Amino acid sequence: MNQISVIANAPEFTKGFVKELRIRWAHEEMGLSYTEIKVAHADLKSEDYLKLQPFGQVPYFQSGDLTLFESGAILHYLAIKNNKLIPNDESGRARTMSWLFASLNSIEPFVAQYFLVAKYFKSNEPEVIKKSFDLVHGRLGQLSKALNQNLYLENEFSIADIVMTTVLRDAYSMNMIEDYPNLIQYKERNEKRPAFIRALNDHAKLYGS
Ligand SMILES: N[C@@H](CCC(=O)N[C@@H](CS)C(=O)NCC(=O)O)C(=O)O
Repeated sequence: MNQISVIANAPEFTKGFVKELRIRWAHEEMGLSYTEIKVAHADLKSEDYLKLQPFGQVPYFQSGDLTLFESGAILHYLAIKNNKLIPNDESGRARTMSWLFASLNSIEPFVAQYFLVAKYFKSNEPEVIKKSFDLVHGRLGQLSKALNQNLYLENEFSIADIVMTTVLRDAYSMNMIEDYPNLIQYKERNEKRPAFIRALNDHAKLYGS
């Protein structure tokens, strides 16, 4: 049975957005079952936990003897192993990886940086906040153009859409994608998938909601 680590007592502001949601979503899309490994927030940096996830974060994933960390790597493993949520042809697979990396490397860090500067550390330097905001908008504008009116990043729904949708949910929660109707439609279309709804419900159940 596959196992996914989850935070038993996540801080309020992260509920609904914890990255374990990506792995739950992939399991639901693929028709795979899993169990949760509940970890107290205070134990994330314990020696035992760091052996499984070197940065003391969720998720890590276990299947038999295999332990993996990094949500992108876990999604890639699941896609290849099950031959799902990734195109069959070599070029389509490679392009999907471009989008997976883009979501994790070219968009998410800028959204996360804005969150840290403006919301978490509450910088009192408006210039820094504005520069960080502009960086996110640059990337979102480029993403909006690249996505255009396509339904998905590749020809079919894939692991790259799982990550990109969760990144856009973060950006949306900070009112950052209002200028890009196609990004809002893309995010909402993916959030309506029954597998996402089940994953989010199970995530919420963890916190009694
Ligand atoms: N790059 C990692 C990021 C994981 C991550 O940011 N996890 C957060 C929850 S969303 C976490 O565990 N934070 C606790 C901490 O960093 O102390 C991934 O994609 O798996």
